[in-house]
Amino acid sequence: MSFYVTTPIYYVNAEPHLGHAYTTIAADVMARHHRQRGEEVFFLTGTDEHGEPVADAAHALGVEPQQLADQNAERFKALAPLLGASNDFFIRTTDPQHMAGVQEVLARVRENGYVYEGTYEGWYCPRCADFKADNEIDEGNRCPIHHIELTREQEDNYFFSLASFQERLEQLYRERADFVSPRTRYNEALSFIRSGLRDVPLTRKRLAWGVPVPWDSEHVFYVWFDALLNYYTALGYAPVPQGLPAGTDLTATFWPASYHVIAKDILRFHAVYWPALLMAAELELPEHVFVHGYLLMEGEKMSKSLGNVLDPFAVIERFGADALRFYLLRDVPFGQDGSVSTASFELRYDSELANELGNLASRVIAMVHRYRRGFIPEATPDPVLRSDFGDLREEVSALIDRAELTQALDAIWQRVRRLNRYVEERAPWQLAKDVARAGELDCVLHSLVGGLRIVAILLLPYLPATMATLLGALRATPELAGARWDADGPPPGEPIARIDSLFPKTPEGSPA
Ligand code: ME8
Repeated sequence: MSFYVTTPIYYVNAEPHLGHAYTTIAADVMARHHRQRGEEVFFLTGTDEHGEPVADAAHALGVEPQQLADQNAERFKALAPLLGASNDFFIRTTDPQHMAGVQEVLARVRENGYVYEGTYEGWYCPRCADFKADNEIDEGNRCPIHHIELTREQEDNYFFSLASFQERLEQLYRERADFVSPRTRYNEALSFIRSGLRDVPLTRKRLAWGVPVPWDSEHVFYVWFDALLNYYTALGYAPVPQGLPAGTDLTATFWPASYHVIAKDILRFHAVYWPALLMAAELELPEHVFVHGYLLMEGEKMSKSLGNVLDPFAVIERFGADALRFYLLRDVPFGQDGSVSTASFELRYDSELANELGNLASRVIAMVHRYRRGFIPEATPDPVLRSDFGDLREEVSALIDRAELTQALDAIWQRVRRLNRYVEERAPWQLAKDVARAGELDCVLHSLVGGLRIVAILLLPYLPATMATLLGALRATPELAGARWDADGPPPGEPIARIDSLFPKTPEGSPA
């Protein structure tokens, strides 16, 4: 089994912000979950460095585009490990191997008869690097995303004959109801297709900052074709991930992608242009495109060009990467828009991470030490918990297979709460007072450690640092196989370890 997940490649016209962090975290949860299943996984992220958005930003700063790209690509690259992201490669579209790959694929598209010369005239947003259709223009000829005035552009271009894929795209959507999800995004993409596709520019003549068109040195490729192809070209030159035999052909192993994770701003490119381009190049189509919503600050999409940006570097410094990962996937239903704020961060941190999960872990470990000298007692797991934990692993896997990351997290969290209730119901401190009830206490402690082990394994993709600490303390393995209700307990002989508080509270009650 192989699993290939990607994030969009982010523009280097400014620094990374929380919106970028969000997609990277989500894709990382999927990658880590599939690795836990023992699958071969490739997780790709990177930066989109060509085109007008970057050339214009560099111009405004009085630097060369390459210089701006180098500087900001470093910041995006540095963000990934700070987020706890386990990406297998970081692609930059200025990589010479990527550029050669783009030229090769697009020359093939031309040989296959899908490229012709023409003149384009239309309304253009330089921030989106996108020509707008008539129904995508806001009042006053403005971009609906960036609110800036659109420019009227007329250009001699090479065109990609998107319209010739009308029928095949409709067929794709008919045959594969899960090609794009959630359903609202599927409907949106399909209605765009049904409204009638028009051919789109494949190259730009006026712009120098891009991948040169091999058959006409006056042109560079339109940045979106260069960018989309990263998902394919990366596999041609990325290093082989650990655990796979040296010399593995990554394209043969991982193409086509299992999931492209994106936000709705770039739906049309991924749900319409991308499959058409792959058809034109005779390459296999991805299995799924998952479209999440926007993180909103004060009701507006967070975006560098709007200037209402929450800095993920600052957030991580204050709350830690695990807390950020948890908050974003817990508070904003994955697939929908949602507001984020420092106040709701702190609430989730205190009430859920510190009180519900952190305290549960501390209490269980402390009781095993107090009543059983740190050794997990031999016992049969309490059947009372069976219905709550029996199918949890399967339930979570099925949800993550559909990229329903918030629902999967909620399913796990209900069990965290169940374990807390179980502690209260069984009151081990009462059982410990009565030697005749030692067997009962063994069963309760054994079941609590077992339940905690299961939730920690399932939470590991969401909370990789803290759950690795907890699993280490419980002497449990991180593989999903161990998250079975009837799995063997930890190896006897070694006591479970005491650990520091997983989610410490500050004296004021808010994390510092
Ligand atoms: O569009 N909420 O790059 P980009 C949620 N280079 N997600 C957000 C977000 C927000 N407020 N803001 C950004 C590009 N994102 C192109 C992509 S792919 C072949 C080329 C995330 O830097 C989200 O994933 O504008 C969105 O789709 C992406 O960043 C846009 O990043």
